[in-house]
Amino acid sequence: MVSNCPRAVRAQHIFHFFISTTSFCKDRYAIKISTLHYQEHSHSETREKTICDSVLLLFTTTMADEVTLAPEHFAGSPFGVRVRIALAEKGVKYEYCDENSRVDSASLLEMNPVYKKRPLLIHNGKAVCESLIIVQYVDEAWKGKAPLLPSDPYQRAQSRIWADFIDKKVYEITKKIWTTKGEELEGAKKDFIECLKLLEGELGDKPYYGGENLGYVDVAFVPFYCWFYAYETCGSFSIEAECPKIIAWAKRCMQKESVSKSLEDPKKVYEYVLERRKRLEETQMHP
Ligand SMILES: N[C@@H](CCC(=O)N[C@@H](CS)C(=O)NCC(=O)O)C(=O)O
Repeated sequence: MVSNCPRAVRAQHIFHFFISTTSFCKDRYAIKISTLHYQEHSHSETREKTICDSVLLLFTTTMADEVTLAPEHFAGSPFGVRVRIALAEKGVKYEYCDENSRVDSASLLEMNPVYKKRPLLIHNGKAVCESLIIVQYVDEAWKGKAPLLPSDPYQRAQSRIWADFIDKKVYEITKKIWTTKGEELEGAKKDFIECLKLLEGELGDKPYYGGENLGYVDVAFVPFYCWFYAYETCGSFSIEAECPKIIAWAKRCMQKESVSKSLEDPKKVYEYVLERRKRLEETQMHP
């Protein structure tokens, strides 16, 4: 018990109020909490002052948690959608970085000198790039709520392998569905269905890739769902007829606000695809 010193009692009240109202702080501030417990055994005035200071520090650090997302130009891009879902799952509040004012394009690219790509997550002034790495970062930085990666090392590795498969193989194939024609398009459709069948196998009877809850692989994969309409329209085929379990899983994910609010309207994705295709054809005709 903390002694009766009013300052310490008040600090304790603030601290407990803070813990109960801030969903993610429990794990994040575990060290500070244990420091407080250690200090609770002391009755000296100095120690009580330290408790108050710890509470104030706790407040200051959390209040200073500044999260900014520099998204791609197109809101339906699967990469940015992944980050939005992860942040929503964790309940992290963030701002969009306005290129014209706070962070211009040049400094954005300076923050990602390797790939020079968005999305970028800027957390307390530090930039993290690559959507899958950002999702892992978000999972680690806000550990307390909605864990995305499993805790078991083997299961974690498996999740990363599937996310990598989606990123490298599935993404490349889907691009071919709306950028090619004839034989190449037919080949891409076949390859895509094969990938989806593999992903159906991995899902098995689980509601989500993460098991009972949305996990890392779900976050990596579900942003492609709002592109399905464009793939089907460009390729004249039905994904549901070939892979009904994938569609059932995607609809289940869409029942979550973190997902439904992050995904773009499929019709807008299709318009974007048509626009991009037109520009591609123009550059092919007039290189
Ligand atoms: N592997 C990256 C891909 C991101 C990507 O391709 N971003 C594109 C937009 S969709 C980009 O930033 N292009 C350059 C630019 O917009 O300036 C990731 O997962 O984040």
